[in-house]
Amino acid sequence: MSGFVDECQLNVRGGDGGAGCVSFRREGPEAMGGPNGGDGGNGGNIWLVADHNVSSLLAFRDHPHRRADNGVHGKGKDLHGRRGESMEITVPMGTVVFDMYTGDTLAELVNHGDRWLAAAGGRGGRGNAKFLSNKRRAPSFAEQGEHGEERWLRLELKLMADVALVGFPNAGKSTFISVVSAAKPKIANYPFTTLEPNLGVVRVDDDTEFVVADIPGLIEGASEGKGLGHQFLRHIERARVLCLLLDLASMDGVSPQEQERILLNELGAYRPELLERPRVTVGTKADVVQPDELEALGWDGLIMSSVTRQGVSEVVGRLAQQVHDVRQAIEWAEGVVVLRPEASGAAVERVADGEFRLLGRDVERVVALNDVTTPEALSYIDYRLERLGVPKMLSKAGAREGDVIWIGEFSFEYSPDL
Ligand SMILES: Nc1nc2c(ncn2[C@@H]2O[C@H](COP(=O)(O)OP(=O)(O)OP(=O)(O)O)[C@@H](O)[C@H]2O)c(=O)[nH]1
Ligand SMILES: [Mg+2]
Repeated sequence: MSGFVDECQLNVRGGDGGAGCVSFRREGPEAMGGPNGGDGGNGGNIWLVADHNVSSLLAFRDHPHRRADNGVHGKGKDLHGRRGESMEITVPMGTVVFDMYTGDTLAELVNHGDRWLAAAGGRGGRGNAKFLSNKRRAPSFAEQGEHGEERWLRLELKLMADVALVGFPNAGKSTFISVVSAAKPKIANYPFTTLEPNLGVVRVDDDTEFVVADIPGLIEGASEGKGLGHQFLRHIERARVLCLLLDLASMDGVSPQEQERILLNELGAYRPELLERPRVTVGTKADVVQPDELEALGWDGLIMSSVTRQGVSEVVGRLAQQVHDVRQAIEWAEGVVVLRPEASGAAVERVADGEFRLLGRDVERVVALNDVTTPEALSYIDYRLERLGVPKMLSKAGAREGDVIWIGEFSFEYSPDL
């Protein structure tokens, strides 16, 4: 059962908006009546939604593309097209979303139900009925639908455990989680039995439960990437409390004090803050060490045995206390953080001598008409650009009479009295 994928790429694309329609009322067999072309429907949005039933990013590994439905085109007789259905993609709690190209953090979906708009559907185009005005009695153009937003995302899952079990390979981490929770990880008497983190819920009483993560064993050099160290340290980073398990009966004869020193060294080398995390340190396999051996080891800390259960409830109690304290102290779950600025409005960019490009959703939308060749469509474009303040921006940017101005595929000649 290998299903733990903690990083993946995802390509999302909102649905395209439907096109607006050009149509006229037929009042008699001959006469052309007023415009009655309906609007296109908006394209569907794509949302990422955190869901506690989802535990990995596995679903995206083989199928990284998600598309929402397109909006339906408008029709005559003022019939508006239906909007495209929105899509909700469920992700595990603790999913962090990055822009794949820039590496910017876009959102963090922490709690069940947190949602983030990953790709907006395109707006539907307006039908010609919407362009009726005193001057324009029979508008012969309509807007095209807008394309849905598209982007490549990188998702990373940080486990949301309360307690991370930290220890050398074979220290008894999986055995411990199997006796305190319903988790049934593989247990064996050799190092690196656990290759993927396991989560278990420890139920202390009706009001108290916490989540423990059994993390694969760390070795010296983990902070430099040894033994998949970085991946596992990343999970440890997200836990509120650390539980260090030190093998009192180490096969290699490494003393518990030495294990503790090495583990703390690796944690600190990875992130110094990890040393500030509350932690509970305990010697494991107490059933196989005699009191005199324990004395010889010089270990006077907590001890437990997952086999005889000696000391287990005390360790669980201490962990529960620490988790409780941390939960009180910090508002861990801040919810959704959205850092993405909306790309709207208008901007001017100089592309060459005598050539400028207008950027931004609003200006691009102005020229997204089904037919930009008719005089009335052109006068509509002038009017809209004026409203967006484009002539002022162009003159500020140094445009002169006769310069070429681009908007998408569309271009026109600049004249200051536009
Ligand atoms: N006698 C005794 N043996 C134990 C105890 N806890 C674990 N063991 C044994 O120690 C060995 C390793 O236990 P695991 O729980 O697989 O250790 P781990 O820390 O998860 O190891 P990795 O997954 O390799 O990092 C197994 O043979 C267990 O049966 C204990 O309390 N007493
Ligand atoms: Mg294990």
